[in-house]
Amino acid sequence: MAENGAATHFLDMIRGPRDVKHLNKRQLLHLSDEIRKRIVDVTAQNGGHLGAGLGTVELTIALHYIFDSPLDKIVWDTGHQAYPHKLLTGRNKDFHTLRKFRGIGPFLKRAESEHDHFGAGHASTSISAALGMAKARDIMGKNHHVIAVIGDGSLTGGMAFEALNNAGASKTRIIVILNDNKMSISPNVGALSNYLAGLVADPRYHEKKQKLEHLLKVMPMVGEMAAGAAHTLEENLRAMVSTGMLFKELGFNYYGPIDGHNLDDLVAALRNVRQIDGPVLLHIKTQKGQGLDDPDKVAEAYHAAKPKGAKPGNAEPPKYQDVFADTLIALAKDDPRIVGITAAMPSGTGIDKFQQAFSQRTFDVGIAEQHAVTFAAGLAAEGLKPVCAIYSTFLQRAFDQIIHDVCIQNLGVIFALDRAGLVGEDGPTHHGAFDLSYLRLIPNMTVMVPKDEQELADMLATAVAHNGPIALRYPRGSGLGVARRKPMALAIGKAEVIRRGMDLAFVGVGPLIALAEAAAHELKKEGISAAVINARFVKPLDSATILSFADKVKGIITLEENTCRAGFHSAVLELLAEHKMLVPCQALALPDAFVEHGDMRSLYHAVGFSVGSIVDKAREMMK
Ligand SMILES: Cc1ncc(C[n+]2csc(CCOP(=O)(O)OP(=O)(O)O)c2C)c(N)n1
Repeated sequence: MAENGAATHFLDMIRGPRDVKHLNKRQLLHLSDEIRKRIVDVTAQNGGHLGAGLGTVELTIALHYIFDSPLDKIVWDTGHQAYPHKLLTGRNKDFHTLRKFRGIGPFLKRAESEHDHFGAGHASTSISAALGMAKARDIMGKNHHVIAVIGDGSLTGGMAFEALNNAGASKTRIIVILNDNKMSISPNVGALSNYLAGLVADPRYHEKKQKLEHLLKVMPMVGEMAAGAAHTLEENLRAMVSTGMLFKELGFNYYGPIDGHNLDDLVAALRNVRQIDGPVLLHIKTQKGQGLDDPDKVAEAYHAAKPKGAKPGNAEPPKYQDVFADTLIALAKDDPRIVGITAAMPSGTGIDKFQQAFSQRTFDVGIAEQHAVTFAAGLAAEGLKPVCAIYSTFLQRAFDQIIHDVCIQNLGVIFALDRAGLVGEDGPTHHGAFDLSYLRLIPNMTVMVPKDEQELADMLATAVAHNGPIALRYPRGSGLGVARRKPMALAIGKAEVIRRGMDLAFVGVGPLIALAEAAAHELKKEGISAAVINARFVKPLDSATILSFADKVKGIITLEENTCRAGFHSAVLELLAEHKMLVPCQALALPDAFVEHGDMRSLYHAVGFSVGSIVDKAREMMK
């Protein structure tokens, strides 16, 4: 029996996708219940993406029933809906370790299973990857199927359209399954979302659907269908194409929408689209959180569940995202130029709060970070103060837009990068490990890192007062619980000297400064006098302050929750080299490697972020 849960009879018998094929319809329905139960049980303990996976249970069963993974390739977009896939591909036994350090990963990972054909975590990549795999198949003279499964939210990302455009014209044999639940994390937005809703409302669709449902009822689910019945089914499915003109115009055969919780419909439709030689889009309708008492009400709340034992929010210091939102609202009351932008993450970024206060000044552009940035540039070009609130990891997508559309034109766009640094259980695709590196190399850009929640508020005020591109990056979770006051704009490029010292200097940014202060305190007991400098600005650096300490001390230790390459440490090294200063300078930073998923404690331990390891580093340096 699987650990951590009640008996899951059929699920326990599944060692891999082949075993799914031996079950009859009644058993498959039992299996779907068991998968749901397992996901609910494990995410109640470990947290995780509950809603999306509950919506893809039947689809996953049908896919593994009809196709032959690992020969056939199934590419799940984003990977947050793939828990049922994990359970059916040999990971049920270890599923209780989901999201835990060294346990089953949060998304998809090629190294985790031969059935994870393409790694994921960020949205909108599946069709591109699947098209590449299908082309590789054709070039290598192979014959298997390649299937991309993409949600309606992820379809709002530009890259998905780039892939549809390319795939439709290429005539490559590829199956795209559009999993349409009307939700992104929040309700889906945009014209495409309206279009998809319109397809379901179309009366022609309902007429065809009824005929199709009748046909499916009289057809056996297991075993090959009679050729005549298959033909009639295909005719009916084809007739539905008239309702999916957009996809048809893009060169796809469009089928659907069909009920994505009806195994019979799914199996029949997949069998059918498997026969098509060319790009096919199968549109299925599902419900996020299917199987929960009231999935509609909880859809957004259940996108992701928190791990058991997570402390209730109000006992903690305020979250950085809330301080960001509250400060932005306060600033926007006095400054009508301020507008807020989110790329499908209103609740995660705090932009939902801003929207409640200023609905006309808030834009949710969909999962479209590149567009968000250039859209912000347009707003700024006309004199507004756009605040682009995008997680550090997702802003990676918009690197060229930041350079080409914002910074070359020196436009006053404010980048608020939440989830900067390690994020814990969401792992390497979601750690905000690179932003200091990718932002500081861009001319005209100012880059700030608050050491605590008050400084975040001050930096937001600084950003609003600044003319030009400016970014502030802050971590996931709660602040340090420092005393709060009204935000004040800071002097650009000016560091804060927190503690003076003659032997060595800690120069850093972000909440690691608190660790440096504690380390300096410890070192004092051993007679080592350490200065602590909160640089605040990664760009422009406070060269004068840093050089003045470099001149006196025997060593410098830089601190940043960013990769050790090309970030704050590199900035300090460049400064020292430019001034021919030969003082030793070491980094406390993230390694030049992708940090795995896990609880923050384990991750901090693994990367050496602790007072003890800072003290050790300092002692070593003083030897
Ligand atoms: C580039 C990028 N931006 C934002 C996210 C955060 N995110 C994770 S899932 C999700 C919603 C996806 O919606 P959809 O594709 O419809 O899948 P559903 O959750 O509805 O099944 C978002 C915005 C992401 N993973 N990648």
